[in-house]
Amino acid sequence: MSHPVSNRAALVLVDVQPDFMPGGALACHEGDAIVPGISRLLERHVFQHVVATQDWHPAGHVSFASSHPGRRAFDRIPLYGHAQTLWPDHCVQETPGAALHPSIDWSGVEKVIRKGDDPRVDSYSGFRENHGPDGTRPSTELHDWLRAKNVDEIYVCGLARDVCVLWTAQDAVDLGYRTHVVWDLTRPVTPDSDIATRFRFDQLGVDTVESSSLG
Ligand code: VGL
Ligand code: ZN
Repeated sequence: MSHPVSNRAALVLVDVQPDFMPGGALACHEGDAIVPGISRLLERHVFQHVVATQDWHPAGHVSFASSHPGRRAFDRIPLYGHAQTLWPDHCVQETPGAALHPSIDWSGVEKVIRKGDDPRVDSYSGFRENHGPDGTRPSTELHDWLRAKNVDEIYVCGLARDVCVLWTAQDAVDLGYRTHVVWDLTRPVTPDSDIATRFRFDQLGVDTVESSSLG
C-alpha cells in the first residue's frame, strides 16, 4: 500500500556509520543491509528535507567500557542516577568508523547533527543528550532546525533500532512530531530486542512503515 509523504515531513537518518555495521566496533545485526535502501530513498527525492545524526565521541568517552576499570562492554552501571550501558569504544571522532557511511551520497542531506561529543555524557537521541551531571539538558538543535523548516512529521531510519532510533523517535513524539519509523531501514544492536522495540513504538504512537511504500 502506498504511503504519501507530506511536504512538511523530514527524513532523519540516525547514525549511519561504519562502526555500527558488520566489522565495525559496535556492529548492529545486518547493519549494512540498510545502506542500499537509504540510497534509493535519497535518489528518489521522496523527502523535502533530510537531516542526519552522527555519533561523535572523544577518546575516553564515559560510555566506553574501557573508561571504567574492571568493567566490560555491555555491562550496565549507575551514572548520574540512571543506568548507563557501557559500549566498546566506537565512533571516535575523526576515525573511519565514525564517518558518515562512505557508500551513501550525502550531498542531499541538509544538516548533520553530531552527538555524544561531551566526554561526560552519552547521547542516544538526536534531539538531546542522555541524563548528565546537570540532569537532562534540552539539546534543541535538531528541534530548532526542523521547526525552522516548518516540519511537523518525521520518518526515522538508521542505527541502532533499539537504541538511538528508539530514543530519537520517543523524543520526537514528546516534541509533538507525527513520527514514523521505516522499519526495514533500521537494524538492532540486540536482535532479541525487536519484539519489545515494536511494542514500544506501538505504545508511543510511532507508526512503523516499510520503505517500499513511501512516495
Ligand atoms: C548507539 C550505542 C551507543 C546508536 C550509539 O547509534 O544506537 N548505540 N552509541
Ligand atoms: Zn555512541
